[in-house]
Amino acid sequence: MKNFVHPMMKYIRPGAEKTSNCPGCGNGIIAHSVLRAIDELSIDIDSFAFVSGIGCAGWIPSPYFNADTLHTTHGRPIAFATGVKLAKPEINVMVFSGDGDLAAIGGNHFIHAARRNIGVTVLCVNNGIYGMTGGQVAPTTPRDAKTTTTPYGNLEREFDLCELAKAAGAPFIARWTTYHARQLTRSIKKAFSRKGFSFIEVISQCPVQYGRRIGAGNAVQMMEGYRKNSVTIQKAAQMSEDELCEKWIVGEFIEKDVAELSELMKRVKGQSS
Ligand SMILES: Cc1ncc(C[n+]2csc(CCOP(=O)(O)OP(=O)(O)O)c2C)c(N)n1
Ligand code: SF4
Ligand SMILES: [Mg+2]
Repeated sequence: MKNFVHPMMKYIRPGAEKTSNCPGCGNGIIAHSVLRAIDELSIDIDSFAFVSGIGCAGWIPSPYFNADTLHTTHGRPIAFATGVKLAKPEINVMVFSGDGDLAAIGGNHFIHAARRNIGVTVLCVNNGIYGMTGGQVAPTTPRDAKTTTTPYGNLEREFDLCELAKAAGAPFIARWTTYHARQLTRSIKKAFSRKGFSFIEVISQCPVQYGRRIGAGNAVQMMEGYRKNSVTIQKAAQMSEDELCEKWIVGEFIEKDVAELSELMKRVKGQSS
């Protein structure tokens, strides 16, 4: 075992082998699922630009993945990624965003990228909290949850990010938890094989902020909760609203073909020259 090298290490930038994540964080499972998707599809990792915002989720690709990585500003990774895709439509562009990054400060970029159908894969690490900055409430924090900024309990309802993406017109939408690593890899592979905007939400454990402050337990207990409380779309269709309360509906919600923005732009350019 001494000489064992993890099969995904070939995609890690030399000198960046040590993670900055806390022990038990779901980010490692997510990193592995993305690299595994690239590996199984035999895509050259050099054909990717990974764009991330600020927050723990932003550290998944940067500086670790041995490809072009753009670590941008809080809430703005989709804006940067849109620019990258329009300038270089031939490359694969993937965004890593936290739930605060994507749905609070970056909420407008998210809905408009879905509406425009820019060919970017957006993966949101939904840990239900602002992890990196000390456990403040996020737009995805459950109602009544006590965080550092809601000491008497969260009075607001949480966003359903997949429903938001659906309302904004995203043509590919999936949700999994870190317990569903294989299913997650399959959806990421599907997203990479498509032309338009893809949205993948991953419910992920932050044992240090969410687990500790909200009382969800350690990483293993949180993943056990994902296993027990996840229901597939098919099963959910047979359940009442009451039965679905506090359950995660997982699976691929939408898969449809819509003209992608950079291709439409190419066509317009062809007509004008
Ligand atoms: C413009 C701006 N506002 C606020 C911050 C502080 N800040 C950095 S990360 C973050 C929230 C992180 O939460 P999330 O996006 O959910 O990522 P996580 O750490 O949970 O992965 C905040 C508020 C900042 N860096 N820039
Ligand atoms: S604070 Fe939470 S989300 Fe951030 S690295 Fe630690 S466990 Fe992961
Ligand atoms: Mg978060």
